[in-house]
Amino acid sequence: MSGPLQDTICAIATPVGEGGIGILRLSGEKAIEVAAGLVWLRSGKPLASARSHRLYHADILEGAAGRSPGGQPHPSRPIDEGLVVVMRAPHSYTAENIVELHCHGGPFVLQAVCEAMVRAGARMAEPGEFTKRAFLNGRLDLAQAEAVLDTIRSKTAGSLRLAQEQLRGGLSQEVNRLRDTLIRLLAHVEAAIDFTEEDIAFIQPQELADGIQRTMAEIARLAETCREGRILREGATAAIIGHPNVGKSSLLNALLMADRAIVTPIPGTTRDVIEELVNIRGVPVRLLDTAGLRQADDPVEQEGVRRSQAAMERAEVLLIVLDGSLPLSEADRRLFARHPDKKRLVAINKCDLPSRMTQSELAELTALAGAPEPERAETVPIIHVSAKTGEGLDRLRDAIRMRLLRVNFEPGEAALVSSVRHQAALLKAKDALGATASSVERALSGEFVAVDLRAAINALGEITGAVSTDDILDRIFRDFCIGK
Ligand SMILES: Nc1nc2c(ncn2[C@@H]2O[C@H](COP(=O)(O)OP(=O)(O)OP(=O)(O)O)[C@@H](O)[C@H]2O)c(=O)[nH]1
Ligand SMILES: [Mg+2]
Repeated sequence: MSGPLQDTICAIATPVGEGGIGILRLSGEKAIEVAAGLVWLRSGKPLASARSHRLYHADILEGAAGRSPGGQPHPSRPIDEGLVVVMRAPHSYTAENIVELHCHGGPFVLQAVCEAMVRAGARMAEPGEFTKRAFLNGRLDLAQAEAVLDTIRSKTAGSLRLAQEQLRGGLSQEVNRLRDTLIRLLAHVEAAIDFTEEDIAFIQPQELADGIQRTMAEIARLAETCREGRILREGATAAIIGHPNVGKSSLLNALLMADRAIVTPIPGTTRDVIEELVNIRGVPVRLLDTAGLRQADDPVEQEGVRRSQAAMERAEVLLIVLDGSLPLSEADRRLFARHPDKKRLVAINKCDLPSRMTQSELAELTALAGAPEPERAETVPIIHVSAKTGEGLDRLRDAIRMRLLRVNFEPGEAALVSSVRHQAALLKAKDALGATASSVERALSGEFVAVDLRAAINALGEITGAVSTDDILDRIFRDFCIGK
């Protein structure tokens, strides 16, 4: 995707649509010269004389502005008036010369200015090209560049804090520290290869083995934070499931605090899966309201039930809803047999009505829910709620968060991995270290040890971009918006 770094690139940096202000940016060595072709300072002074990081009132013109031989300005037709700021290299986002124009925020006017920029010699930027330049010019490392996108996309305070921690270099520091340790070990191993004749022991095998084991454990710990990191960054999907009329749609509406899904006393109301993003105690959760599960005769309802099943497959969390104003049914019991591998919660709804569940049924439910799930010794929380009065909803929110994150988990307290790319690189480094450890243990020659050690170092380098390929860069930056 990338064009040559010498080009001056331009883009509209604000979203499409009408707004008070719309911003365009130009970046490149010649950005100020290009901008001078369409920006006419009201002070009459040339743009090249503008001080860095100062706003100037200016007219933005269709074409080349100039002065008559008598010194009188003869600007071409104005497109708009606005403010212009010059940010000289290297003190700018891209570390190149940047000119930003703040115009009126209409799609047509911004497009017209953008076209004038191209006429003046700029090229339209590709998605993420400004940030890519910041990376290529050494202003940001790759993990920090990715954090720019995470910041733009963050949906909760937690995901924003995580992105900001990464943007400030929290994760990069941790990765660089581990990488430096391995580079030091490699230096010892390589020295031992080079000076093997002299019979000097540069590092004792035990010391080398210990160093590798320690780093491997730290890499594994960091890779494990990916589960929580991803939940904060990308959110989790929770399907609300249960029989018709138990109050699934009512619960969705209550958690959303909006009248989103149709609620009626008629069983079989919901057909399509309804998906909404809601912030639950700082975690972005995609809630899926589904059609009530039952043997339906109506083909439309049958399709709804099929979609409910697909939603269950897709979700990481199942919120099983029961109607507490009815006795526990056989069908209710069978609900617990579904997807025991998923994280489950039970909401006994309609607790504003007299309970028809007997103590023994409740005890049975507790036993059913408490049956240890395979590979997980957690119990399934049971919460009494009323979608109608709002009772118990706070406890339900707490329980959903607890199903997703560790207790007392606070984002931003330690370096966290939130992207699959980073996790994959960490696991690759860990595997390479495993191979290194086994070579050391088998007392293989230094060359063998060095090859795997270098692979581990390179894998860690992929996270920060110390080691990168065009392919990796293209994959990362194509997700960005144009103008960032
Ligand atoms: N008293 C009381 N009634 C409720 C409560 N929650 C839902 N209801 C009522 O139960 C009926 C069914 O509610 P829905 O939310 O449509 O139930 P559903 O599970 O989505 O039903 P289907 O879409 O048909 O599967 C409606 O008449 C609601 O007003 C509650 O907490 N208390
Ligand atoms: Mg419904």
